[in-house]
Amino acid sequence: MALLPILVAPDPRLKKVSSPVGQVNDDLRRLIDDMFETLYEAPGIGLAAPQVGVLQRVVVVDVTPEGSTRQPHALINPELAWVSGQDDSYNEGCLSLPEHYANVVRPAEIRVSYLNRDGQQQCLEAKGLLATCVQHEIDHLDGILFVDRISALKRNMILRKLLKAKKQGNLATA
Ligand code: GNR
Ligand code: NI
Repeated sequence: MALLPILVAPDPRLKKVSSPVGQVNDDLRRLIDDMFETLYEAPGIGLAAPQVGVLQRVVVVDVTPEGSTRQPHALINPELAWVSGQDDSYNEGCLSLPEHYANVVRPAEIRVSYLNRDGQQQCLEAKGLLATCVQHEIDHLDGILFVDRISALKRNMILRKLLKAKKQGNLATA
């Protein structure tokens, strides 16, 4: 197991579209284990492979509060199979946009199909924070950050501050 460095915006790797996973093998399972370790240590509720510099369609999610029984989900090649007509708004954060938050509107309920860590096709129905988090993670696989879903004014304010912090060496970069 290993902790992986998390990329902070602006970073060109966070803007790339990730490639589908071809084969679910031990190397991929090792990446997933390292991503969970990194997620719990951060701590966060979700992590996408491009955030650790791996441009493959893999995400890990666990929205259970610290202290309660863990409910880890590893989603390989996740695809939204259905989204509700009703929307929800959450004050979102992102480990690649540290210390910045904004309200983001997304479908309230989703169905997502994916491969699990055994390579089996699965379907997950989600609402609430889990639905929001899974959509936020799939966005990362398409090179989209939550700031791309808010006003240009707020987006540029956040990205300017992160760039400045990076230049001053205030943020850990990978
Ligand atoms: O830890 C995280 N919290 C969070 C809160 C609201 C909506 C989405 C998230 S995901 C984020 C971790 C992260 O950056 N995942 O990509
Ligand atoms: Ni994120």
